[in-house]
Amino acid sequence: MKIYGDTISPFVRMALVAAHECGLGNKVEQVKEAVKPTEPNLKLTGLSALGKIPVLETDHHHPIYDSRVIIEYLAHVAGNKTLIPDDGVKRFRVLTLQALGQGLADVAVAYRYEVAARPQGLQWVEWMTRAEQRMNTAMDDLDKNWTKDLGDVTAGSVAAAVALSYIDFRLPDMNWRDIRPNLGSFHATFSQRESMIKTALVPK
Ligand SMILES: N[C@@H](CCC(=O)N[C@@H](CS)C(=O)NCC(=O)O)C(=O)O
Repeated sequence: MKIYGDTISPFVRMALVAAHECGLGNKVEQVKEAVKPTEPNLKLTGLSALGKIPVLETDHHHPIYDSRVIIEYLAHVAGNKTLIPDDGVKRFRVLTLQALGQGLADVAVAYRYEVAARPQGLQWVEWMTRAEQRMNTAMDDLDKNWTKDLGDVTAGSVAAAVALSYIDFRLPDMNWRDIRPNLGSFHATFSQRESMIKTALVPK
């Protein structure tokens, strides 16, 4: 199977980290596709009407997206029951943590587009202030209320770790560790996993 997209996208990286965690790292070929917020990538729009990355193409050429569905598909193929547990209480706790990590990544990516891609003079300062606040409250919540859950390797902890790495890479001035010791220690430990090392971002 193939995953389209570049690991600079936190959503692509989440899918690839999950593939490694499921033991499918060497069954997934990464096809590097770049996307721009203002232009369609025709190869991607042939696979997904939304034209976003990641898209997974199965061995039978069926496209699957978005990253959450890809992760569920990979866990299903691998017979992995820990990334997204079946048990009701654990399952919805993990899925909520995943939504929190993915939501943090969503805001960080939109913020990056606002800073780096939107033409000078068109930035919306109030929106940026709210986005910074939203990233900070999400990270406060992760630091205070999710430490135990972050101790397990799940779709939730993968989403949180990758979102934080994306913030380190694109928004280093956020200095999020300074006041969040639990989260800092989670991220330091999780980043040592082979799945994270194999998908690590390299400055260009
Ligand atoms: N909810 C989607 C989000 C995917 C997404 O936003 N991808 C971005 C890259 S980080 C993208 O493809 N942007 C291109 C565009 O907006 O046209 C997922 O989890 O896969």
